[in-house]
Amino acid sequence: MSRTCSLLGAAIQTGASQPGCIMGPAALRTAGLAAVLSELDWEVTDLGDVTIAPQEPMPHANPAIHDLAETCAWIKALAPAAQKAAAEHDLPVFMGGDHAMAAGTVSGIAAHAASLGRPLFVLWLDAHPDLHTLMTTESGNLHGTPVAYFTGQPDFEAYPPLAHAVDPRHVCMMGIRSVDPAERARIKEIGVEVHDMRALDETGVLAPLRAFLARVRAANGLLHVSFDVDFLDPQIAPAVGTTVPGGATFREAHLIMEELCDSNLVSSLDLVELNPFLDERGRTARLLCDFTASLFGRRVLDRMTRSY
Ligand code: EXY
Ligand code: MN
Ligand code: MN
Ligand code: MN
Repeated sequence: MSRTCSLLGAAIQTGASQPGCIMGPAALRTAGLAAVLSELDWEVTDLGDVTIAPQEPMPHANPAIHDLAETCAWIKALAPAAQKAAAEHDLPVFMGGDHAMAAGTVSGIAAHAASLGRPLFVLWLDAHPDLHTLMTTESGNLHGTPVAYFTGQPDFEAYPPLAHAVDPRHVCMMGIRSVDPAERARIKEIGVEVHDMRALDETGVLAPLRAFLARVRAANGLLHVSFDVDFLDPQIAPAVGTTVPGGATFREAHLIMEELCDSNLVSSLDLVELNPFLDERGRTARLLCDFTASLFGRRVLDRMTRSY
């Protein structure tokens, strides 16, 4: 019997500094994401896009913050939609949209995990830890805040109340190479597992990934993967507003996707920060489809799968 997957779009772009992510879900659909997954024998349902109504401005003590009301509305709309998608499909894919989307999707998935009595683990593939609170963000770009929010850090009174926080020790970050001072302090304080690019250069991606997957398996956890386009090196993935040099290569990212597939542990996926306005003839959108296909089972040759 085929496994089921759903596609849910969230054309949020107010968390970023520049427009363009609004076109992300459309670009992923245009690149043929649904067909790619169907060909891999998944039963694919496109649930369409979550939308929000126009918002009145919401002031905040931190004057740098912009579009707070929109972000709150997205979180409020996305959390129950993500929870429902996870309850009804084996592997929902959330198509962003900027990374503020994950404040909604991960909090919704956390509620789903709690309803099953299972812990939620998060693999965060990103150049950035996105660990700002509403009081520490200096750019005011709220795509820099989702991990702080869904791990239950303080100063999020303005965001929708968080019913189920993710244990920060259940979050594993890979690809990190741009960290602000407040985020650096928080990483130390809360015990999130971080593999920056220096560490990945030293160890490769497989050893830390396998160790994390073994933890997920031992805890009978759900695993949410949040894939920010800027995890990748900008030379292979130019369609993102927050490029940082020295990102993951095609081979590193591809190996991560294949290993995630073999683990059979992934239960939900974010594809975020794709800004098609910055793309070159759709190459980044196509690349994301290819990586997603590898996570969903496309392989070069059959081989024994690994058990952890
Ligand atoms: N730390 C920077 C800021 O807070 O503005 C950059 C945040 C970028 C967040 C993105 C997409 O991962
Ligand atoms: Mn991010
Ligand atoms: Mn990023
Ligand atoms: Mn635990």
